[in-house]
Amino acid sequence: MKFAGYFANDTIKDKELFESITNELHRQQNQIELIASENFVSLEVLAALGNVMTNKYAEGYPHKRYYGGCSFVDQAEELAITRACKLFDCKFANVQPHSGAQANLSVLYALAKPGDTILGMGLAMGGHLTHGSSPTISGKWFNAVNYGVNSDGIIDYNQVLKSAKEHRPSVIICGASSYSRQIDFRRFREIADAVGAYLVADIAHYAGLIVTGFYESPMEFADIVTSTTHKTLRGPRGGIILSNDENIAKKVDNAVFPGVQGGPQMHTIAAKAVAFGEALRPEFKEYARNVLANSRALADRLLELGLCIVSGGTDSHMAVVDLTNLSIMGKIAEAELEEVGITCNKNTIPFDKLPPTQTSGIRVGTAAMTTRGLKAQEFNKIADLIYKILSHYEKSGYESIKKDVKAEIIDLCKKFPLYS
Ligand code: DSN
Repeated sequence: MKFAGYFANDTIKDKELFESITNELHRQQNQIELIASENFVSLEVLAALGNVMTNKYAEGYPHKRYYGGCSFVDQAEELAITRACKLFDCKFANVQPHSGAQANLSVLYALAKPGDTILGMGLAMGGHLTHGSSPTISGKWFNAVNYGVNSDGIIDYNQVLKSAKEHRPSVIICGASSYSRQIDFRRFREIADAVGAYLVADIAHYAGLIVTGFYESPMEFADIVTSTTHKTLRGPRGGIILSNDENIAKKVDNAVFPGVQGGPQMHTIAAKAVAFGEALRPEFKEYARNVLANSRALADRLLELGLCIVSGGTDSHMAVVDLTNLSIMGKIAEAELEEVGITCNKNTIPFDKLPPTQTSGIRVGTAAMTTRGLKAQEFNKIADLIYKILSHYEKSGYESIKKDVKAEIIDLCKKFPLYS
């Protein structure tokens, strides 16, 4: 299969740019990717991303466009919508958001007015920037109130209820960026009902597990569900908005276009359709089962080795590792692990004493390496290697340990090739 030329060196004129792409390909092939929000798309998704639909303007929605010549992109968008609705078991899907952030902004635009109160999980507690964090529109244009987790690392539902009653938000957002446990969507619905708020569930991280039944779906509880398409769902980078209410769906459509976005990226929508089709297949269920088993294996082994995991474990593809007892900050851990070929990200832990630029933790996830075929045995090994690096940092013999670990990582990557 040809990838719009980019894997075929002889067809490339822009050598400088091609070099960065090849280097990135080699990096992905030779590192253990543990960033919880990343994955490796199939060759079919990759090919669909580089298709002629990128040439087409199609403002509007299928059969209601502002441009001529849209019949074939209509087909692609309708396919994406139908597959998304089947996958998530819902009636309406907007597949146009360029990203999760655009999806969330569109939803706030649809449901609230500037100055309204919104209630979302605090960024430092595991929430997402777009759920009311101060540097974003969601934090600047709305009166954003936060909830967090209790000392066990579990969402403090009593605090959510108390804050909701006190601040009377128009929108409550549940969902997170670094929360590994099952979110109690029913409880959130009850809280939203108690104060007459809309409930929005952002399932960006959990989508692939939700569509396969390994994480509870919010579809029956939330007024609107948003997601990215690229994390556990393993599609192209992008966003989607789902709902079961026709009036809400109309508001969402108007909010996405013309409210927040202009022309949809039809090539990305085509690739979303491919990815949704893949996620509907039985193999994807097997994949998601392995993602979860691997995540538990990784977290359990890290716990056995004496590391702390926020909330004590995981119900999803990710875990947040509290490094406090190793006396190494997240920023250093991220850099040291990258040097030996393990990619992860520094992450705040709840009640962190360090700022987000330093952090007391790292976040690890299994979605990407499970795609490459790694199983629990290999994730146990990865936990051992992580521990080896972090526990020997700046101790005698550290440089030689690093060398050995690096060699083991390269071996592991070779055994589970990517796009070979
Ligand atoms: N930045 C993503 C993550 O890493 O979780 C969320 O958008």
